[in-house]
Amino acid sequence: MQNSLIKLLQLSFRLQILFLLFTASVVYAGETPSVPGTKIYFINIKDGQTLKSPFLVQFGLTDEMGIAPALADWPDTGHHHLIIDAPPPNENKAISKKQVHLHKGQTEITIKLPPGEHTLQAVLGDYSHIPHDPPVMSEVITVNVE
Ligand SMILES: [Cu+2]
Repeated sequence: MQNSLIKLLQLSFRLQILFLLFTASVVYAGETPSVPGTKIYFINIKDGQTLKSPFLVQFGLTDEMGIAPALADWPDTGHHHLIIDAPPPNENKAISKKQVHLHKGQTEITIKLPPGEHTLQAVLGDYSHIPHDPPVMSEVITVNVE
């Protein structure tokens, strides 16, 4: 009798842990929804392109969503980020301050990079710099800087 009570308590404890893990993951997931079909891309730079530093990077965003400055929690908006020489950002975390945030709502920026191969990726982030759900990210492209 006591044994089964202990087993029941253990089960209930495990369920609580599972519940906590689940709710925690929901709380920390990117909470801002994106509009289905939204695409982000580089307007003026293509994969494999050779560039002279400094160079201009122009961001394109399809009509489903719009641009807002960081901290402006407006529906269906975000601001551009340029990820340089780094893997795609964690979908549930604020994009690192080491990456380029176009936090005023700009759609282009001039970048200086040392000569050599570099990877670039455009990522839309919400008012708190977290990718949307599902994330709006471009392909990672490689450029050759002269
Ligand atoms: Cu940002």
